[in-house]
Amino acid sequence: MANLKGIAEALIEGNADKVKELVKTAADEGVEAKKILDEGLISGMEVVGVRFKNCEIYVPEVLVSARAMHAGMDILGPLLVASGVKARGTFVVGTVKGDLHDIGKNLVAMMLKGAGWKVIDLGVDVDADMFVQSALDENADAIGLSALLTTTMVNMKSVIELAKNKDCKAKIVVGGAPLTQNYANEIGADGYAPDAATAAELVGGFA
Ligand code: B1M
Repeated sequence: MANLKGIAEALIEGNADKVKELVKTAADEGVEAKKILDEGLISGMEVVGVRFKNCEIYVPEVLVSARAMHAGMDILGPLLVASGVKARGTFVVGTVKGDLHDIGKNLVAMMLKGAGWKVIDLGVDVDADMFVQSALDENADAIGLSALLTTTMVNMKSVIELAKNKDCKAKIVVGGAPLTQNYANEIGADGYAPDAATAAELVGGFA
């Protein structure tokens, strides 16, 4: 019998094989793909996000849960497309020009995927033009900029300026270890998040 709570629990434990098996069973039994996503995978990932935010778990556990989420999505993704379920919104994310740190950015991307967003991950060392063009092409609701270096965080401002110049409507959220709310205000960002779970909450408000 479909066990959506079990899917959430297996995802929290980071048990990718079990997530895959339970998602497949639920799908084979005819449970709606969106219900499996919302009450299984996303419900589990929300718990992971809260625990991570409260420092009850750390990066390795989150990455293991992310892998389990991907395992579930491998099965669910095609079913969601077939059933015409729309993403909650589109989020373009990357690490700014000159910066190669991507672990935090990957966590943000994973949390947003877990929250049902279409995520366009541009990777690392992304220039302003690439961020803005991608957001325009994808009609994105939000852009996420990550920076880990004091020397690269300054490149966020040029993305924000270019987005304004090109009349790009996507909201811009910034984050990364050297960032602060004050700095985000100073460069005209729409939001600042100190961690990936907060980023997902913040971006969720822009759908
Ligand atoms: Co780098 N590095 N690194 N490094 N590195 C730091 C950042 C540093 C603080 C280390 C130190 O000196 N103590 C320092 C920066 C100093 C500064 O600018 N003030 C530093 C330096 C100097 C450098 C190099 C210049 C070293 C050199 O070559 N001389 C070089 C630069 C390369 C470049 O980017 N051009 C460099 C290289 C590297 C590696 C390649 C070896 C590797 C990166 C591997 C990778 O990412 N794939 C690396 C690593 C691993 C680190 C440390 C050790 C760990 C960073 C990390 O992944 N943390 C780091 C020291 C440290 O932080 N303890 C350091 C875990 C991750 C989960 O946290 O990314 O902060 P973080 O993400 C957090 C939040 O910041 C937030 O959410 C996450 C938590 O939920 N967040 C967002 C991040 N992005 C967000 C976006 C949002 C919202 C929230 O919205 C869009």
